[in-house]
Amino acid sequence: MVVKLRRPILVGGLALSFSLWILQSWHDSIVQLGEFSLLSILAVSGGLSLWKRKHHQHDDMTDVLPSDRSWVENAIAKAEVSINYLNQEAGNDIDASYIASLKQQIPLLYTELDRQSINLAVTGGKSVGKTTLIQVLSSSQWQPEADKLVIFQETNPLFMEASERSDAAILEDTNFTDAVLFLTSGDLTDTEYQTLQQLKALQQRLILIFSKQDQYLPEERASILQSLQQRMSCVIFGTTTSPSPVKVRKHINDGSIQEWLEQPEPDVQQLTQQLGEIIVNRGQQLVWATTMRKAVALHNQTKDCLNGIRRARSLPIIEQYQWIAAAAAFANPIPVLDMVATAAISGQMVVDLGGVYQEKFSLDQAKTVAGEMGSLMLKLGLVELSTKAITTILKTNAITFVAGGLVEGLGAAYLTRLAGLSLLEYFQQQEIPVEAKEGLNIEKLRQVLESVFQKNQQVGLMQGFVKQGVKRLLPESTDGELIALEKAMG
Ligand SMILES: Nc1nc2c(ncn2[C@@H]2O[C@H](COP(=O)(O)OP(=O)(O)OP(=O)(O)O)[C@@H](O)[C@H]2O)c(=O)[nH]1
Ligand SMILES: [Mg+2]
Repeated sequence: MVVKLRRPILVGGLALSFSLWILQSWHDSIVQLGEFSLLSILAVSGGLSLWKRKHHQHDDMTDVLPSDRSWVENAIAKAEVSINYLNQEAGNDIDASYIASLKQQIPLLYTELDRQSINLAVTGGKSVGKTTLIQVLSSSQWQPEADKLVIFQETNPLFMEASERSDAAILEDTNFTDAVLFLTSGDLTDTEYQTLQQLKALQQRLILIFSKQDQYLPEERASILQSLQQRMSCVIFGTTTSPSPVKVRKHINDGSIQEWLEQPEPDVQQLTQQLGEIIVNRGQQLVWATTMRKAVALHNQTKDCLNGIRRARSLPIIEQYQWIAAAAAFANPIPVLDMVATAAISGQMVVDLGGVYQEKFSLDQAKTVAGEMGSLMLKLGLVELSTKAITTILKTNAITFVAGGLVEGLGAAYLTRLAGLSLLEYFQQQEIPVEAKEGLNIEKLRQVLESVFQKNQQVGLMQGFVKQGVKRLLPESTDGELIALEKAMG
């Protein structure tokens, strides 16, 4: 009888209900409080991007705003939990001051929820009018009638060939601002378009500004605006901040003509009015959304660090079991296809790796996991492929079956390693702490197995592995062959 294992949740189903919730809640500000804890977990675990992807129809600058403070608080709490895990597990593997610096950010995030200013990044290519826009807005003393003070931050110009900073680095600066004003002085170039897509992918709220409108005739202006609207679904405003002087001609009664240059006024009215409305109506949510992103970033940073520590602890475990499996299969060769189901993947390795990742298995449960991985490997053809690869390497290096069971031994070691690395990858994708057990997500495990297999199937890696295995399994008797192998493999 197969024991069904209760294991972590599959994100897909939850993400779907999350998206549905967003669909409903967009038009409906009253949301059941109970849902928030679940939703915030998801948002932290990357649900945010799924949510965004499903929502092209609401794709304006306010479509990714959290509508409840507790939602953001949950994200901060979640980051704090992961920091606590890191603190408990790190031991001497990590500098205490590093953990302290992570911890210090938690109270700052709570304070940030009530931040009184709105920070807007102003970005775009060289000379599109960033500085002038900020000057015009500042000198007009424009401030929306809200309790939030608006602060503009100009970035370095984007798309410069000989720039000290890369565009990616410049865009990173905008990541923790409340919205990005992106200026373009004409129709979008491909690079501008790509950059806007990147900003959107980062969940950044975008306002696209068509600047220097005075450089175009009214009909040109209209067609550029139309094109921008067709290509981008974000909020778009036209501005003229430093208009070129216009020649004015006047016919005097005596028949003469007078001509002079007149300096038109800047035109930022549409921008200030609508931006003002957004800030008055959504300013608080903009601040929460930024805080949310910071909390998610802190959580991810912590999780990466924790995963690094756990990985370093897992690799020797995998190593140990892979050579145990190798020795067993070498001493007692069994048909390759049976190998997986029996000796190759040790249930005990699953228990030990689970221990490192705070996933507690009984040995019986672990054996089920091992069995499932084994049958996945068979189904995916990994057993056959790796055995063939090992045989080829041995043949081409003149160690033709010097000892019976060598292929079996190396095969068992390789598959054990593959299983171990895949489990490790699978655990790393789980939440911290591990959520309610819902059974092993076989589909996810399959994907992980395939990608780990791809990575480890490279000729260089395989050869290195075989060389190491031969040394282990045939320590003395085949010195001659080993030298040949060394030579052949460089
Ligand atoms: N015709 C016209 N010229 C403008 C307008 N806005 C700015 N300019 C001119 O464009 C030039 C560049 O303006 P800036 O505001 O310095 O542009 P910027 O994007 O800050 O430039 P960098 O920071 O160097 O990338 C200046 O000569 C401005 O006078 C506008 O609305 N119309
Ligand atoms: Mg400038």
